[in-house]
Formats: sequence, C-alpha cells, structure tokens
Amino acid sequence: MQGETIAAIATPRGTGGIAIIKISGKDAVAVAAGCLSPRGARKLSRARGYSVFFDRVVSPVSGETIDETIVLLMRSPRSYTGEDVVELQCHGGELVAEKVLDAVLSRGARMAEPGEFTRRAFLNGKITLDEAEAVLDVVLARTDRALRQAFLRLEGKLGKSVLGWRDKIAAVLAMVQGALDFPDDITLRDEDVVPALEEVTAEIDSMLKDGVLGLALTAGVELALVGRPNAGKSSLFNALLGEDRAIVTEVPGTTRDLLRERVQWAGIPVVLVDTAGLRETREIVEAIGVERARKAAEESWVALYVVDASRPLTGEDWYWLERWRDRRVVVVLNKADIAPEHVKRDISAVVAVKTSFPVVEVSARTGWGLEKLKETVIGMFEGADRESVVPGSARQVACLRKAREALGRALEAWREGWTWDVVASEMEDACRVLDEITGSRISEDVLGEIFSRFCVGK
Ligand SMILES: Nc1nc2c(ncn2[C@@H]2O[C@H](COP(=O)(O)OP(=O)(O)OP(=O)(O)O)[C@@H](O)[C@H]2O)c(=O)[nH]1
Ligand SMILES: [Mg+2]
Repeated sequence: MQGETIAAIATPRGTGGIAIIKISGKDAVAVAAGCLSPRGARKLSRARGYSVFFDRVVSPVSGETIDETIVLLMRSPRSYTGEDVVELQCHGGELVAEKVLDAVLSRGARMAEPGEFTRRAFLNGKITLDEAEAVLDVVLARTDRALRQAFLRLEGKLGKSVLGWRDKIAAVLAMVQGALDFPDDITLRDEDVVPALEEVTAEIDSMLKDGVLGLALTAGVELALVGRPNAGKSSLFNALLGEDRAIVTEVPGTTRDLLRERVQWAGIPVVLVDTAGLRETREIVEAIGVERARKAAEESWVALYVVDASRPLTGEDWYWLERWRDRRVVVVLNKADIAPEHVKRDISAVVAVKTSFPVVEVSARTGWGLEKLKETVIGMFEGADRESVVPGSARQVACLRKAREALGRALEAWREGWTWDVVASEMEDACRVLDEITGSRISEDVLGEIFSRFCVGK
C-alpha cells in the first residue's frame, strides 16, 4: 500500500560529507523527477528499483541548479517503507539540504512526521513493531553491548520468541474452545493444558528477569552519589570518572549544583550524579542544592549513600536510610584508608541489622574498592548472557508482565476447577498482549507514542 508522498532530510542538521533527502510514497518518483534535469527526470521515470545515477537538483521555482546529486531509487515493495522511495544525496551543507527539501516539497510531497518512514515500514508489514522500536534503539545505542542487544531485536529475535509463545498458547486455547463447543466429544486432561502454559510462563519469567538489564542498556541508568557533607561524594565521583571534574575541599557544603557525567560499566551506559551534602541549612543556595540532591536520589535508579567511615553514622544518616528503605541503595563506606577497623565494622554491622542494603568499603583517595563497588551495582541487573535477547522498552516489559499475569490467572482458574470459558478468556488476554509487542494488534495511540520518539527522517 502506498500512502501520500512524504519527504525529510534524513541526515543530521549541520555540515557534513553528504546530506540525504528521503522521499517516500506513491508519487515519490514523480516528485523527485520534478526536481531533476529533464534528462535525469526521464531516466528516473524509466529506472528499475535499486538504480543509482548522477544528476542535478533544479529549483522548480527559479529553474536554477541548486546542487549536484546522486539519485537512488528503490521501488515498492523492495524498499525500507515498502513504498517507492527516492533518495537524493547532495553536498552536506545545511542550506543546500534545506533548499533541496524545499524543491521536493514544492513538487507536492509533504514534510514527514517524526518516525513516519519507519511507521510506514511497520504498517506495510516490512517490519514488526518490536523491530521498529529496535531501529530507534540501534540509533541511540551508546555502548557495544547496547548496540548488540538492539541489533538482536532488529533481527527479530524478540518478536520470534513472542510469536512462539503466542502460538503455543493459541494451540491450547483452540483445544479448550473445542472442548467448550463439543463437551460430549472432547475431554481435556491436565496434561493437555498445564505443561504448555507452565513452559511459556517460565520462559516469559526468564525474559522479564532480564528486562532490568534491557532497559538499562537502552535507557542507561542514573546513579546518584548522596550523603552528608564531606563524606567524599565529589571525591568518589572524580575517582569513578577518572578525572578531576568536581570541586573537592575539606569545607563541608562544597558541592551545590548537580553534576552529571556519563561512564560505561560492563557495557551499561551509566550517568553518575554528584550532589550537595544532605544537611539542615539556613543558607539559601545550599538549601536548594540539598533539595536537588534529595530529588536526584529519589529519581535515580540506584542511590550510592556515601558515608565517612572514619566516624560513626549520625542521626541524619539514619533519617535518609530509613526514608529510602524501599529504594535501591548501596551504602558506601568511604575513606577506608583512614577509617579505623572497628568503626568500619560497627557501621557495617548496624547497617546490616537495620537495612538490607549492600555495604561496600572504598577509598576515593587511593582508588581502593572501586571495582568492587562497580561489581555490586552491575550485579543488581540480572545477568543475561550476551546472545540471549532482552526486552528494550518499558512497553515491551509491561506487555510481557501482563501476559505473564494472564497466564497465571488461566492456570489458577484451571487448577481451581473454574469453567473453561474463564480459562479460555485469560488465555485470549495473554495472546492479545503478546500481539501488542509485535504490533499485530495495536492501538493508534500506542503507535503515536512509539514513533513520536523518533527523529524526523527516520
Ligand atoms: N583520607 C581520605 N580522605 C577523603 C577520601 N574521600 C574524600 N576525602 C576528603 O574528604 C574531604 C571532603 O571531600 P569531598 O569529596 O569534597 O566531600 P563531599 O561529600 O563531596 O562534600 P560536600 O560537597 O561538601 O557535600 C576532602 O578533604 C577530601 O580530600 C578518602 O577516600 N580518604
Ligand atoms: Mg561535594
């Protein structure tokens, strides 16, 4: 199916080697031909898919040549969108690209919306929805490991598992429905229903466990360094970065603003956030900093609660540790180089009694214990092996979770001897949410939400 003709600059803004203006839709060839030399226009109209030739872009308004271009033609259905696609490759200047796009638009194409090319690829059945999401993940991947996972999804590995589960459930569902329709002829036994559903449940569970890692790889994780003034947060921030980024002094209350820096730990994109020391203060600038620190801790994926291990914990430390009892927190005993053994031991013991947070000793000054700290944080992601695919978006994780819950209810209804139509309806639910992952059943709203995150021209 070919839609109205859309166009966009597919390359980033600014200057570069080349700029690509992408045109897709039922009139893509005519629109592009209208911007070429007469000879180029004839050539393009007659060309077969996957042809390339050199020509000029000519302004349809003034007749002036705008730039030289390489014309690429991909005819429907053998193109990214499944429609006729023409790409005009020009010199990589911002103005050149804009002028070529203007020429194309004046010939009747309309400006593409964000992600509209990929959306058409999905709607025309070239890719499934999980693959469309993976396109964005590939574009945004910041580490090798994130890219590898995005690529596995782009190849359809996630969709394939989901489809397999769906088919298995559908097969059981067909039997249950058969038994519902012909109760005299078909009797169902436990082994017809339970093992298959349990198997799918276990496989979904295992993928859900890796969901934490998947989201970390695509979205990255924020680690907030928090704690009382002078605990050594900024020193630790610098030590983890390997550069002298934040100001460190012996004056409590040195840091005011949040500082953010990117690092990679085991291929996971991590954003470290240094914050102001937590304390009651009347000083207006510091008070704003403390409020930001609290917010950063509560919005981060994990808070590293840094303490000066050369002295006992204070009431203020306990106030925060209690407040964050249900969050992910690692208690970092810093200044291990100068902290007396018995003080460290006492702190560890009391933290272990009062909380379930892991405790790690480090010295920001000497670098001792930093590896152990990283391992502790990385260990909080369930470790999927590198070739097994993990979900990449919160949407996928949410669908998996819903499918898992529906299967759980189906099994429970079966075991408790509910009528089979109840069991069947839960299985239908599970199939429906699995279909949402691949997009074979999906609402317009969800599509809009997914593709709005793309850039124009993708
Ligand atoms: N011996 C020792 N001193 C440290 C260590 N880490 C930090 N310090 C010292 O502790 C003091 C405070 O360090 P900062 O990193 O500024 O502490 P902070 O938690 O960022 O303090 P605020 O920004 O005021 O909240 C400085 O004098 C550091 O040199 C460590 O591991 N060992
Ligand atoms: Mg600081």
